[in-house]
Amino acid sequence: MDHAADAHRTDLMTITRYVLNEQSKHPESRGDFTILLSHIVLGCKFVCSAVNKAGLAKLIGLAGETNVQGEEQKKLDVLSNEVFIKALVSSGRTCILVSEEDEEATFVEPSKRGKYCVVFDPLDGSSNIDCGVSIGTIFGIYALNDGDEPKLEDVLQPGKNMVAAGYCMYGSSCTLVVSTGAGVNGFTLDPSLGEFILTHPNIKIPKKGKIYSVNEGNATNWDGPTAKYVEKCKFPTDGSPAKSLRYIGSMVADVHRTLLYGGIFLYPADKKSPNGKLRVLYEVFPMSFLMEQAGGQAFTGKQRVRFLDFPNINRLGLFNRFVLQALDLVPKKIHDRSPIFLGSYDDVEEIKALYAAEEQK
Ligand code: AHM
Ligand code: MG
Repeated sequence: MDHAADAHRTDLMTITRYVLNEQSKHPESRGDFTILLSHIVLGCKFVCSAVNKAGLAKLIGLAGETNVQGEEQKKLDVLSNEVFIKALVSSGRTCILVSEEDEEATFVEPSKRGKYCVVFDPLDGSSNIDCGVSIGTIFGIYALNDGDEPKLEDVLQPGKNMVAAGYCMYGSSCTLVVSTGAGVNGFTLDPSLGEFILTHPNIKIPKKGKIYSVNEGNATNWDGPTAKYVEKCKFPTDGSPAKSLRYIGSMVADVHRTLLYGGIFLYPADKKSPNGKLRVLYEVFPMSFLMEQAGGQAFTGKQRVRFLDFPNINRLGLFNRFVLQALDLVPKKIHDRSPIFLGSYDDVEEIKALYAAEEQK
């Protein structure tokens, strides 16, 4: 959809209109999710505005500094966290909030509670703030059954139980990419309207890509399959062209490019960080959810052992190994980390095969 060429159209698909359309497909729906999403959208607009003004408003730099008026300055990621916590609590539709910025989960007070649990990184890639590189907000949403008393286990669930996930990228444009489990759609903020407009309907990731994205500075500490995979990207032995390397170091921007152009993004385990760097609940899960919904896949680099249950036979030794798809992972703690390989279906298949071959040795 060419939004620029549609300046005179009067039937733009705004995100609110899109969500209301979706809601009308579920007659039992009471609009709670629509209200929750509109509060997330508000948080994204607020943070977008703060990011755009960061240099002028002196929001960059360390928290704890004071400005000329003697007021305490807030780091952008601290400010973004406050914005989202307030927006989510005031929606009246949330019960548990998990933020990268807060050590403990926030349990919303009973009078303001709803049935949704939101896990989020309010401003990911914050090391890039001071040099103007794209950064973003990442979120995932779980739903409780009506009337359930919220408990921490409600957010320690596999990613496949999420009801929605998305990210907002604050870059050359402000782009919100969302999935409610029925495909992936991208919306771009029209600053003149203050509305997100559907610009990327039904995003599908190419089946195979030409780009790999990884912090190669960690190569000396990689395990065998990761090292072999990256070697294959650079020096393919099957006659295919070498892949290009693109790495921004800002997950939202790297994943956004991967989603649109195809290829693979990896943050693997290494000797120093056996669980990688990225956080399961609010980085790995939402991005894996979007990738799967767009036709790609996401893999943890790990295998899962499943014992085969044959009565009267000694179970020991009777098992199969399965690769652990990222969305099957069950986090034990809210800030758990996991290695992650995500992107085009065929590219992720290749790295899965290398890990499976390693297991056979
Ligand atoms: P952050 O949550 O502290 O901002 O760190 C997460 C970021 C991701 O955006 C990015 O993919 C990764 O860290 C980059 O890490 P590295 O600098 O080790 O390559
Ligand atoms: Mg982060």
